[in-house]
Amino acid sequence: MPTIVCRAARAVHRGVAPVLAVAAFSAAIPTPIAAEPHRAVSITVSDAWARETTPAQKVGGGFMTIDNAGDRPDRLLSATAGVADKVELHTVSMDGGVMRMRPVAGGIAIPAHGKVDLRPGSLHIMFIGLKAPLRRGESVPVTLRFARAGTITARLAVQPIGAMGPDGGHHGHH
Ligand SMILES: [Cu+2]
Repeated sequence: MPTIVCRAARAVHRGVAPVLAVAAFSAAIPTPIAAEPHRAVSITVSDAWARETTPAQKVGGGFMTIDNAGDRPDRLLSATAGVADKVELHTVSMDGGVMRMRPVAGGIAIPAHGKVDLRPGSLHIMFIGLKAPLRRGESVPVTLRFARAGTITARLAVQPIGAMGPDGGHHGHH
């Protein structure tokens, strides 16, 4: 696939004009290019967690860090999870002193060579219509769909109610 070759080449030959890089790389060592198409997928998810919910609670929040090691921006378009009827990508804004959540139009942009933190009070994943409470110690699989990287499944570690970070602490893990 020409696009994959091009992206793999750029990752190896940063700063070299793309067309020249592809030509040189293909002529010299064609096999490694075909063997490593996954190098073009540069999204990694870390510190994925969710908050424990009470039995009465039908919504829950999911948080994580999404890194993009690639040379092109990517975009988290949507998410699904077996634990909830629906999963939305939300942002938070203050409206007259009231914290409000709303779906992010067009998904969440992940800049090239950058990262985005989904955390309480900011961007997050919203579980709507929980089928069962999220219990601490559990691991909740969530399927994330990216514009370039495709589908990635993250496992969110459930932390106690009131947790502010993936380790259950109140100041994150740094
Ligand atoms: Cu929300």
